[in-house]
Amino acid sequence: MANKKKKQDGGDDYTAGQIQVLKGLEAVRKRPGMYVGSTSARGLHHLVYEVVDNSIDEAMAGFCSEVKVTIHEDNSVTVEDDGRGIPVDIHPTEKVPGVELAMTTLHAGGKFDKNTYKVSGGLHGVGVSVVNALSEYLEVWIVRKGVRYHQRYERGLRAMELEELGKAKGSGTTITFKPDDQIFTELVFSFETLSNRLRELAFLNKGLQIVFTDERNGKPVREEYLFEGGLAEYVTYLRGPRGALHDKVCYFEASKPEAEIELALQYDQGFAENTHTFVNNINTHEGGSHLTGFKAALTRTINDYARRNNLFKKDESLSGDDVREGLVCVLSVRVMEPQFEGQTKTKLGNSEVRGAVEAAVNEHLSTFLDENPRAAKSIIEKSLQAARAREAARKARDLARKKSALEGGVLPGKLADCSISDPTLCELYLVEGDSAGGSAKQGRDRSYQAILPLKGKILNVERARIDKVLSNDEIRAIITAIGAGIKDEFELDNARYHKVIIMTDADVDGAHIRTLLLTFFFRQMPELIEEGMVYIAQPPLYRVQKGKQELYAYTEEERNEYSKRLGGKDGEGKGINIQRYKGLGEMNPDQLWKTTMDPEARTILRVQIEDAAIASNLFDRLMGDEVEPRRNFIEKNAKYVRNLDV
Ligand code: 0RA
Repeated sequence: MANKKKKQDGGDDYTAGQIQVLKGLEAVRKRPGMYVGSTSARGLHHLVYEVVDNSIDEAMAGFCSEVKVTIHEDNSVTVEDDGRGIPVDIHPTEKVPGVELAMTTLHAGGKFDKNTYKVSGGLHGVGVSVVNALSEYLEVWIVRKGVRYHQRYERGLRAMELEELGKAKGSGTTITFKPDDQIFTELVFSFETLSNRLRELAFLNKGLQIVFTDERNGKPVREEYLFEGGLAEYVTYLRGPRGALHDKVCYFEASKPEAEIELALQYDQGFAENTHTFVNNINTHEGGSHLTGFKAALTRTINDYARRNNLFKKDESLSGDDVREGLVCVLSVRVMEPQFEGQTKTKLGNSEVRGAVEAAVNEHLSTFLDENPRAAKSIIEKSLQAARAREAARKARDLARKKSALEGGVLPGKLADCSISDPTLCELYLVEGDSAGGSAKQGRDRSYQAILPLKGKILNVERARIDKVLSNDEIRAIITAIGAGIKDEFELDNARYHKVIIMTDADVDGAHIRTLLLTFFFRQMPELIEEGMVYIAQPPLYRVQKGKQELYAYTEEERNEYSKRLGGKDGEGKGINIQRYKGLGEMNPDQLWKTTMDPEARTILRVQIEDAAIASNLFDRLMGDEVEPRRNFIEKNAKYVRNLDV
């Protein structure tokens, strides 16, 4: 095969075009990161997105209704669509079939410009030739005008001429590729990652059927995504188990010269905002002009409606924050030449889109409110409550600030503070219960470890409004102990500790309290998590003791191993004592220090939020009534850091 290829590429037909091909693909293989972002998992998955994007383009142009994505046993991937099929006719100047041009020329997409909304920024839209260049092999089958065609490439170079395979019905394109192990450091596709993206694409392209099959692991797993309701269904999905404030989802599509706009929104009974925006199917995590236009229109339309319908008392009005409490919203726009800006190139820069979105939302949202007066009333009532709560909270904060200025910043009475004042060395333990708090106070190193015992369950900040959050004693104690404020007024420089360690019992209640605390930090002090300053303590589950020897076990296996080591069998006997700790309170101060607080011996988990958007979503789902997602979150987001300080 290699010989044949050489002859083919080095023979008489080694035209100027072919030299271009070699140069282009060489550039891709030399600097793959420039084209797919990275050579790790991210870049690997990007290959699939790139191929799928082409099929989606075909769907957006109205010629394709189904895309099938399959991961095979050997981690090759097939993407099949029922579109028109990539053109196969010979290009007039390049003298090769259209498909070959597409597979071997960078940005060949432009050559067949279908005048749809092609992505030009970000990492998408680099073209299928990049996938070809970075694949050990790529095969393409095309059905067009009653004939089936096939061609194979290896590492970007054609391994054969396009061949005709005979007659066939219908039309479409099938591409199978295997990522090149000479290029990628990670070769195993993640089912989760791909299924999430494909589901998202199905929501964003209503009526398009996406079938995802994973043939690995013996038994194939098959999922189908098809949402006739588009973004309206997406909003229902995002709302999850949280109750809706009104039944009907506000949904519209609008076509303007500057952009095609699709929007769905609904309010839930919570207080968090949950808005997601997309441009040409790409998640614009950093927002941009479309989001700005939406927010302006939402605030204005709701205020106008309330005023027109006499729902305000005199001089009442709603701020942007007020009208976004409990909002679940997805905004998707399609723009001809998107300008992506921002750190991660996920912020839309096109200023003309702002006005287009603003006008469309003004128009359609006011129609929705007019046609659904009961929903409108609920939304305005909820927003007014938010406004009143915000005002009450502001007054409470002002008062607290004045008070602390007068009293010189009083720390909570329950706090056993540390003696040194350098925050980078100081740790704050948030301890479940007074008795464990007592042990921790006695067992700690008081020079740099502070203890704040918390009584029972703290408030669920996700379900409570800001004024209530601030009037909760436990929460107020945490805020004043840390000393950096909350939300917009949070000042990391004022934090009195650079480690905040959550120490709860190893049972369901403990897990719940831990989740509530994490939610609180995520919503009120996200910087603290982002800076890696929030930790979870890991108290042992067992104490295995014989005579003067004692060992602490964190798992059942460890317990068994230790009891063997001390001369016992799997359990007690031969003078071996096993104590199972049901709670922190059962440990004496010395034991608590040795196992959970001594930096030389302890294990603490650093809480990480890899992607604030995903985490926020997780937190929303977490706050439902199911225990499982909560547990998964804690496992996923608390990365294992053993003996961090050693
Ligand atoms: C350019 C022109 C035409 C189809 C396509 C590209 C096309 C590309 C891909 C990639 C994956 N699936 C695809 N399906 C279609 C159509 C030209 C015509 O028939 O008029």
